Amino acid sequence: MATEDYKYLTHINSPEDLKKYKYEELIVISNELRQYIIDIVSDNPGHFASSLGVVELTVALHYVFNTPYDKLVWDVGHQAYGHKILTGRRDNFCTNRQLGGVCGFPSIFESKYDAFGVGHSSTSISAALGMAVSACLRGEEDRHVVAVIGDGAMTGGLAFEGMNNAGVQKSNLLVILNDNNMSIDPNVGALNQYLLDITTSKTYNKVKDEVWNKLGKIKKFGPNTRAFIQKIEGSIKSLIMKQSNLFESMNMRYFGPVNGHDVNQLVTILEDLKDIKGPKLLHVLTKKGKGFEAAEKDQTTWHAPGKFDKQTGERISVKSNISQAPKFQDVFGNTIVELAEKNEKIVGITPAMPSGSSLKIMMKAMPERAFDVGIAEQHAVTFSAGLAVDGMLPFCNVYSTFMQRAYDQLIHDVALQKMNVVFCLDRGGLVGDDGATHHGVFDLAYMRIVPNMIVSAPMDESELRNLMYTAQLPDKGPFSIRYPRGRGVMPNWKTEMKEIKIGTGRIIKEGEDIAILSIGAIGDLVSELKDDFEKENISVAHYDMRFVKPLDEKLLHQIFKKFDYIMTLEDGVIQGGFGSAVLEFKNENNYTSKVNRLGIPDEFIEHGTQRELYHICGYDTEGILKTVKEMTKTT
Ligand SMILES: Cc1ncc(C[n+]2csc(CCOP(=O)(O)OP(=O)(O)O)c2C)c(N)n1
Repeated sequence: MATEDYKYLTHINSPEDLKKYKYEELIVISNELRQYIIDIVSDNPGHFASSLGVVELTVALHYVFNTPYDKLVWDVGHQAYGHKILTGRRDNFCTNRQLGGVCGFPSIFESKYDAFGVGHSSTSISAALGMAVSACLRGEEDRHVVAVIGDGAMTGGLAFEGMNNAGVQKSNLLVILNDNNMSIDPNVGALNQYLLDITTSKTYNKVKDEVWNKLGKIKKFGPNTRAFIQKIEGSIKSLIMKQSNLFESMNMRYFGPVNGHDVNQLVTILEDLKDIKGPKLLHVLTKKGKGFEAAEKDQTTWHAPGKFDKQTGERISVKSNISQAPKFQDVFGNTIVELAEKNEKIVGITPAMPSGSSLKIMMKAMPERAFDVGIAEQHAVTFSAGLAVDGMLPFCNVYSTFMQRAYDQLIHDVALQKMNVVFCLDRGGLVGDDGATHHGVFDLAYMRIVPNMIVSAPMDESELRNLMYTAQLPDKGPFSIRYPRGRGVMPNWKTEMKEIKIGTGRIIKEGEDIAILSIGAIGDLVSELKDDFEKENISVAHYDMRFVKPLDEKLLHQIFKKFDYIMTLEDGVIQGGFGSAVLEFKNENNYTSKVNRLGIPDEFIEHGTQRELYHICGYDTEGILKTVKEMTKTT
């Protein structure tokens, strides 16, 4: 649709503008909002199906509540595109996820309407409760706080910690459970089954309908509202006697389930709920991908589909210039199956990322030995420890950024007890357009300070296979293998696997003037620079160190004895990371060579393409060449 065709949307620059329209017009406004998301995201890719599913809810929330005075907290935030468009970011939305553009997730630095920064899941209830309690303490009794959380995010333990606390607070917290029966992949676990049961139970729905019919009349009762609510509560309570309700038993008044695509009904209900004090939960049923056929049919693919043709629903694959090499994740997925066929102790675990991590390959090949445990990183790690203590060999695959959630489990349950757990840390390094919340840049640093932990990072797919093979050999203890998002460099990746001696690096290229010590796949940038180094007449040696811990001290002694100039390169934070480990080695052994560390400075890096962000951090090919030239110039 051309911009001028958005009869309403072009005039909505804030929720105030939205509120000027009639209740009946909200349907057209919702349709326009949905179309706008389709128009923009088809051309400038990002998350998709989740935002389409909450279009009506978004319109209703901003219509009813007085944002930003009332606080609206989105969980994960990947579904907040409609919210961004309605809150003054419509025209900029075409820059979504681009360098310097709109952030793909709510950010308190971007807008006063983004009440809380997100990206990681299951934080909304705790954060919203904090705001609600704060409002109470300041005497702002008229302030409403709303958390919108998906059924996937609700599987995270933190959400339950928040509810557990909310149930004993008197603050006006409204939790909206956006139930589309999907996470990125189909939602899993007993809670999912419970939500399905509650939605489909006939007895339940009969009583619920009666309750809602009464609730719908509240407005007409004017001053008697309170008495009426008590009556309704009576009905709900009797309902609970019949079918014990999880949320009610946590002291949260439960309402619903209601149709999340009927914007008018949503407005009525939300208006009514505003009058009900205390913590409450509204269960809203939506369809992920609503209004775009291809997305409704294949919700996992359309969670974040890349570019697509908005007329035909065909996805447009961006041609990669790096050959036909597979993604690291697919090499992981295929290799774990290969290993598990021979080693019957191996099991695979993913917290809600079977597609993203490619563990789904194992889930298909050997369903009884591969587990999607829901968005539950802490559980994933301790569950792995439990499996390991009883003799299994878990490969626990967690995105580097999400592993931050499970740090204590990693230390207390795995490392301290020397468990044979293999951590495959996916999306290590700068991930690009998902931005600051998703960059996997801390793991090398946070892993290397944990006793007993082997910390490794393969430079290519064959090395990933070798490390996975090595990690499953007997009694290796806690073993972490980190690799980046996306494609590797080896079209023929299916190499024969061999053991790598723990704590050994390898030489990639001999040289005389300077040594570059890299860790992980970022080392490939050094290989790309081969001709440039030659042109500059600088003889550069390149070592792929493979292990951050234990370091290859034998190799390091050789390097420090030979080179006056040493550069370390890592796709991770400089402080405390691989380069720091090399510096510590230098100091402890009284070497005098000059060491420059390239990596991520002590700040959060925003969104952009991976290459743009490498550039900003000074370790793209240009930055590496510049540092090499500067260091060797002084000779
Ligand atoms: C701690 C954490 N683990 C994993 C993810 C990856 N992730 C992003 S969205 C998502 C699914 C969320 O499902 P749901 O809350 O139901 O929202 P929907 O997309 O269905 O609207 C997952 C697993 C994350 N953001 N945070």
